[in-house]
Amino acid sequence: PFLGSLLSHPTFIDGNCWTTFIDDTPELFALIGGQNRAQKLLAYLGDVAVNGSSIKGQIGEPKLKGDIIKPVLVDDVGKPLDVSKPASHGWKQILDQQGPEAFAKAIRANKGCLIMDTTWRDAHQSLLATRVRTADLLNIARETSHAYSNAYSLECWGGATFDVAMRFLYEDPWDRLRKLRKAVPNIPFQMLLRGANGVAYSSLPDNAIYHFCKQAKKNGVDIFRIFDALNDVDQLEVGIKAVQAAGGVVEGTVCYSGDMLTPNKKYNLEYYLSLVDKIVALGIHVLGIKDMAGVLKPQAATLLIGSIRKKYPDLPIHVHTHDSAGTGVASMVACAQAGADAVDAATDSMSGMTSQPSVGAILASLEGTEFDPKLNIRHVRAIDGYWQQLRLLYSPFEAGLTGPDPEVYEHEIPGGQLTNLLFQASQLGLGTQWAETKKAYESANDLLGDIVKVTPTSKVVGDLAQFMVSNKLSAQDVVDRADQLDFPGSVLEFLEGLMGQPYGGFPEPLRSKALRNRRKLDKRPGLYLEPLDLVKIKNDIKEKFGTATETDVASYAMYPKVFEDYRKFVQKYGDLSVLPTRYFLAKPEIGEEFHVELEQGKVLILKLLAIGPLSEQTGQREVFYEMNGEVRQVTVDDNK
Ligand code: 3PY
Ligand code: ZN
Repeated sequence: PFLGSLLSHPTFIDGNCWTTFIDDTPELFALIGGQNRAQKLLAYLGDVAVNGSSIKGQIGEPKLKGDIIKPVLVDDVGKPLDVSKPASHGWKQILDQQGPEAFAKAIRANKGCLIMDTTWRDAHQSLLATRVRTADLLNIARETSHAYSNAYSLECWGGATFDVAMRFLYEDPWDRLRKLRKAVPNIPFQMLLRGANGVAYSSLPDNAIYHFCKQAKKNGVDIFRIFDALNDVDQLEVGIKAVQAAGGVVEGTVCYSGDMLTPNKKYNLEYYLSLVDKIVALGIHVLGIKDMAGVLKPQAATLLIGSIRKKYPDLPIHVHTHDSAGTGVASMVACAQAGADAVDAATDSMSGMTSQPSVGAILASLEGTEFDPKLNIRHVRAIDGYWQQLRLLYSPFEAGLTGPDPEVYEHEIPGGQLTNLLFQASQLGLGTQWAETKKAYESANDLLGDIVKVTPTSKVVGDLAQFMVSNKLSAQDVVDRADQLDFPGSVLEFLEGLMGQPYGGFPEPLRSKALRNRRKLDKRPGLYLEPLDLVKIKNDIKEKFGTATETDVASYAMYPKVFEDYRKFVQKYGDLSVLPTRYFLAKPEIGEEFHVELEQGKVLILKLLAIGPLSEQTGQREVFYEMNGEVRQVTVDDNK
């Protein structure tokens, strides 16, 4: 069967060269050794049956117990739409046929304000600890290609999804990208790139960033939102040039911080306009405004977007926000009215609070106006019917947010981090210390010089805040004892200059006192880093794990250890991305039947029959499964 699928594969028939064939179609090569996949899968299922899920951050079992009911999209006369194939038309066709410049022109010329849907990336990063799996995205992908066919883009990749996929979901992020791309050929795909940090937490050698962007473009990313966590233009430039070289749409991005409506603020209108000038000069297609904490109030939005629009009438502007304070819809409406070409929203049941504002609310607010995003509201609602169920399936990763947090205007914690910190505080039983953590975050930010806070600098401020809370240190204590304190690693990396240069400089004397003998970089860190030997990396991976693709090299370059651990996990348990989420996270009921499609046409029908008693001698249990009618048994260490 392997040779059969190989010979009938379209790429093979097209006569493409063999070596790139292996790189481009790793899914076929994954079939090698397929015989023992079923046994590996049983090893995982047996482990979950005995020990429960070991997915980090999971508390309890999914609330959703039944099957997911797929929505039916109907046309204007109530006839079901044919979604057996993806939609074939959207902004992606303009981009593919005419290129990024023409795409940008067409976006600017478009009358309404378009929507980027963030459900597949930032929304679940901000609400569900980035835990949504590929299978659940794929399951709704074709319907989404129809419902969102006029969307500016779908944000589906990058940010934290890259490492979380490997680290906690045991999935290959590139595999996700390729599969989604096939299912959605008509809507541009967007990713979040942390400038010279790629999708990692500090700077990488430039060649790693170029290599990464080339692979991302080749495997399906169209639009790259490129930001730097300190708005350091030298750091941004690396990402921008890498995306230019890869042929992607460059969305050069300004991170919005503070409150520009308050007089004497560090980040004021002049600051932003001069930053925009510098970013535009680097050669971008679209300007991104990234309000990662959700502190862009409607009046500030009007002023900021209006001023940029006046200065740059032809530049497409795309705005991102979080709804932490509850003003997201109002702010996005203000942006549309002030001249933004696209704004970000998430499907209703994955929206609000630390996520993006609700797409339904934005559509309702702009309906019938000249800014109407022109999405089919009924179809968009139907898609949300799916996400309502998904939210229950992923209930073990809810952070327990109960409402908006207007205090965000003070602490300025980015959406994803706010959920994370709250989750950590409640897990440690520090619920009562939550207010204290938020206050400490504010003080930590002041100590560091009121920096722009987004990954990775938000982690620096968060780490310092937690350090202050757990060591009971006031801001004055930190200043006074900076030459003796054992600061968190991220704080030292920031002070050293490994995340770039902050606007207004580093805080002194704190920097010198804390760094002691460590160096102080005054230029971008990439200038000091040796290029990675990508050929050697590929050979090493091949030697260790048998196969290595260019995208494996890119994963390794970003996260060497995470990548290796992921590959070791796959060697042990196989590719678990095919396992339905309910059984990935929790054991089935005894006698409950479920299906796993290992590969197209190869379906396993599984039933948990019994979990045997604990053997006192070995500390193990036998788990009995029925698999395609035969009883199979696995021996599992009981770790409880
Ligand atoms: C990320 O870098 O992952 C972010 O979402 C920043 O907002
Ligand atoms: Zn965001």
